[in-house]
Amino acid sequence: MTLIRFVAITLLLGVAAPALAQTGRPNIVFIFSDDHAYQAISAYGSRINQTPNIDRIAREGMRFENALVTNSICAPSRAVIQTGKYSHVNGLLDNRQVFDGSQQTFPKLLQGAGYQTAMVGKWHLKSDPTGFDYWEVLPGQGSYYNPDFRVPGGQKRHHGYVTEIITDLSLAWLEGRDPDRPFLLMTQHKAPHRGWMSGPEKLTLYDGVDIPEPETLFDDYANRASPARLQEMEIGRHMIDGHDMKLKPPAGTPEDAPGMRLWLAGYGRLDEQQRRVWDAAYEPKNATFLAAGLEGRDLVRWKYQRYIKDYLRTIASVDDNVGRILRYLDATGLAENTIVVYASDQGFYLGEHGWFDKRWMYEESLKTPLIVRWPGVVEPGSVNSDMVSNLDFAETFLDVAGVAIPSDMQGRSLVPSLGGETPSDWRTSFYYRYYEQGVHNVAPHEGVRTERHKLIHYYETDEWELFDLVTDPNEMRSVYGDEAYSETHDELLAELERLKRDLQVPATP
Ligand code: SGN
Ligand code: CA
Repeated sequence: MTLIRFVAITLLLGVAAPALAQTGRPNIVFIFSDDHAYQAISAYGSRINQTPNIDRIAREGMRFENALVTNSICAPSRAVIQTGKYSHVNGLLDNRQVFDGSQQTFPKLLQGAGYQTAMVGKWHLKSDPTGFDYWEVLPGQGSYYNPDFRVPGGQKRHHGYVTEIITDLSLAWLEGRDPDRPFLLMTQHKAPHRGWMSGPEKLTLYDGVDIPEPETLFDDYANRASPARLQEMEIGRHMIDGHDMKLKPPAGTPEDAPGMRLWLAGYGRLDEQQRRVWDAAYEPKNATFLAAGLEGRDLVRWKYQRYIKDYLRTIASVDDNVGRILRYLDATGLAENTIVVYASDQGFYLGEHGWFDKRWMYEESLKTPLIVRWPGVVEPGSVNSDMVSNLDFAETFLDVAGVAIPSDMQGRSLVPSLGGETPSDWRTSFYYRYYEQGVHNVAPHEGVRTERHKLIHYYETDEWELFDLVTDPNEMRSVYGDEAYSETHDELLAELERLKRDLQVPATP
């Protein structure tokens, strides 16, 4: 806090003290992954894996327990982060639309204030990145192995594993930057996105280990509105044998057979040597599975194990590569004046409700991990439970840099909270809206969450759900229509309407 005030005053007076390069405006390293559930970070109490490097950021910084996304899907989350505005304001409602990069974004504002800016890895906003001195991004979802990257005016291919390559490019940029100016580095991983292809050294990690199952793996979707039942994101019913389960399609399967396009886009990219390593890891496990002839719940259990181990293997590489960046910051002396943020674009289902994927306003996908280290400002090992959001990131980064926050941004700076002093008028309710229609068949919905309750409206079928997160933390029983909750219901409905007015949300269809 004191540091911020000092920087603000220094900038105001136009004093270009040479010491500022060292002690002045902080650098920002934003490490962002795709679909990394907080349930798979040991600092968040994971029961299923260890993430020592991400945990280090939490141990030396602040962990946010209630970081909520406004729209739980990839491209929209990224557009919210770039702009500090809800989807209905920044114009990107779903994964299919193209981001209007001519609008105001926080990297542009930082660039204008003298920051060096870089964006490496998964971008997913279709249009070219704007506001970055350097960018090298995956086309669309990108590939785990031997990925292509979009660069200004073209495309190039790098050989190897995507998480390592994104880190190599990030470190190379840091090494070559102007040491006299502050920087923003956005390192955005593809992992642990679906496809879940492990790095070559992680292919047999967790072999022979049973990963605990979530309590709600066999949810029957009773006591909720119809969308929970009608989705297409169940581990049991919607995972694909090749692509998801890593069961090799029989030799001679035509290229246009179901699932083959995805299989070829993944396994098909491996070179001969990578393929040998891959086959040596999977073939024995697959032979055991095929011989067992599993059915029913046993088959779902096997699928869960295959899914979760592959998912966690990709995270093990993310964690190693977070460690590489932290060590670089230590070795160069940058750590002291650099804010390190670890976050994901949204949460994810790790078998809860029988699911994979995200999209819902239910807790696992509404919440995303957020951990921030800021030496001298953040109390090491601190935990914040305020309702914060990806809507607040842009405002926070501008505030950190002493840049005025434009009044049309809709979030708030987390700088006071990082200093341990959350403003007394911090939000106590949060508006959510998911728009996409299609893949995984999650019905569009909107709603409001307070500390204890959640009201959800599936507006296309006019169905509602109300959850009490204290008595029903797993959201297994909607109490919508229950007399005992009628007052709560009325309050939540009024709050939803108020938020929509304040945020200028267009009327729902
Ligand atoms: C792909 C995945 C989906 C996933 C979307 C969006 N299918 O279509 O499971 O929900 O991406 O993900 S896959 O079989 O091609 O892997 S997002 O993170 O980009 O929003
Ligand atoms: Ca995502």
